[in-house]
Amino acid sequence: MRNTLAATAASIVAFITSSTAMAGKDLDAIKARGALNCGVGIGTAGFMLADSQGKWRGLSVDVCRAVAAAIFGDAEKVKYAPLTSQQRFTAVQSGEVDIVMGNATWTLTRDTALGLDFTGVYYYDGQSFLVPKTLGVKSARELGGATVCVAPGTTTELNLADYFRANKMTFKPVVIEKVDEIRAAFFAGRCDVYTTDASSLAATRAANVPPPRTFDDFVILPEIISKEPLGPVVRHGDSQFADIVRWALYAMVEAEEHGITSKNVDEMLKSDNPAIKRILGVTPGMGKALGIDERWVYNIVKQVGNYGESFDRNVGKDSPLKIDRGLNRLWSQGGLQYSPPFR
Ligand SMILES: N[C@@H](CCC(=O)N[C@@H](CS)C(=O)NCC(=O)O)C(=O)O
Repeated sequence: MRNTLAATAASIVAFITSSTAMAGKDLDAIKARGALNCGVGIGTAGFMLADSQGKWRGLSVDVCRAVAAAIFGDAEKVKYAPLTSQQRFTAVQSGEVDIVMGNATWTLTRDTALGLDFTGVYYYDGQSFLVPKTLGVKSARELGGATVCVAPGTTTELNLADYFRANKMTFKPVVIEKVDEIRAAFFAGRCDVYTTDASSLAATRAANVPPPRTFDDFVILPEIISKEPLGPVVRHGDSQFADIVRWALYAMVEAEEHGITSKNVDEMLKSDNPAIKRILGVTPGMGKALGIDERWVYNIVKQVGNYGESFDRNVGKDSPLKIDRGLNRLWSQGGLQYSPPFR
């Protein structure tokens, strides 16, 4: 009995010690380095694109900026690493980057067998097809026998095979790793169709059509053939860091729900509303629970904006992409963006 108790006590101590050692390991490294290493794509307008000064912008980039604002109080403390779809998960597994914001779809096997954690959904997407109008196709069901440009190591590749098989059609894949080379191949006519997430097709159509052809020479077919919930990816093992990433994204959504914007956040610090006081750290507690500064949400909203501001500026109505909020509306407006309570 005594031995069993002693053994139980020892294993509890071992568990606590090991879980404490695990907690904060990656976070400690990030703090010591003074910057968050953020893996992004090669370049997709509205989501992740370096401008002429080399400054990365986009909805996906904004999540890394929010995490840096939460940890350092400074959204600029991010180093970006452009990665292809093939490279992105290895880069986070090996520690080359702390987080991947490469429009990665949350799937069961990626979340488990790859040793990764998805910490939310910053964009509810789905796979579609981009074709030149000259192809004369109005529906994906007419694509039998087509050559299809697709990136390797993606859910896109798998859904493509499923979709054609389910609809008893054949296709010829043209598999190319780098997104800029896929676009070049598609625009050069090496494939009839380009398939990827509809968001990325909208970006390609808005920003990458080589003149003299324009936006209007291409169409995105109406079928959405899959669910592509795009989320931040971290590696297993540091729950504290994963929690910060998860709640930094929720903070952007929660701020939108409460009408807190980058423009009014200073005013909002004086609000009497108890929920707003908790969110902005005027009533302390949320920061302490995450092990970061109580001003973390203030810093995110002031420097990055709330979710709706980031969406509108980068991919929505105030951007060249003009993507409808659709599923990415707040839950209170009929969409799926929903933050658990800040309390
Ligand atoms: N969401 C899909 C596909 C995402 C993906 O990586 N697509 C690539 C190739 S089409 C892309 O859009 N990359 C953006 C970039 O490199 O800028 C997945 O997670 O497998």
